[in-house]
Amino acid sequence: MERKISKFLSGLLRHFPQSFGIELNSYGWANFERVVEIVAKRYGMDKEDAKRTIEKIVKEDPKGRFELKNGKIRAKYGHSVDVEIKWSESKEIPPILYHGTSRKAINSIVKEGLLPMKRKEVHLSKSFVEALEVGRRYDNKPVVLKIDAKKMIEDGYEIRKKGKVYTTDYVPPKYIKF
Ligand code: HQG
Repeated sequence: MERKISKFLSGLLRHFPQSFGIELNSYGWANFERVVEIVAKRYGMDKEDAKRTIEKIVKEDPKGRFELKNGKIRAKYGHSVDVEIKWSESKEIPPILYHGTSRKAINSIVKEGLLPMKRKEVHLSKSFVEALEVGRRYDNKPVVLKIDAKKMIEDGYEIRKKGKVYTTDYVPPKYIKF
């Protein structure tokens, strides 16, 4: 049940708030009470139970996907709807980051670099293994690309930390090791 609700929250707060009458402000925040009501109704729970479950999900999420503060909740990354979450939790960005993708995407990544595609940002991982997991969502033999994050930052690109994930607007091919 928690896993289901967690997936639903990702969808609601990243991709389809409007379908449930939720409004995200420009920083991605939604009213927590409203989200509790929606979850309670959808999963046949009473509100207290829904609230406790969501709080637990936010607290224990292995990738730090959500943030809950001042009666508001948001997804930290992964959006397709238009939000401005360009903050970073920490200035310490590892010199090398990784991106797991499918074999069929490689040709066009070589030419175009990494693009956000349907989301607002490009998502990077801090370890090879995490990137492999990300890539497995699209390919059972994913490709893991090494990104020269240090050089990107030296050249003026912004890389942000959001939960366990790192994001940026675009990675040109010259920073990618194929
Ligand atoms: C690919 C999940 C062709 C890109 C994950 C990826 C992550 C290109 C796909 C987070 C391309 C987009 C995000 C280009 C990029 N040509 N393909 N030029 N540039 N692509 O799902 O990074 O569990 O939007 O390689 O774990 O896979 O939901 O991005 O394969 O952290 O919290 O286009 O979502 O986190 O796919 O995943 P996605 P992603 P959660």
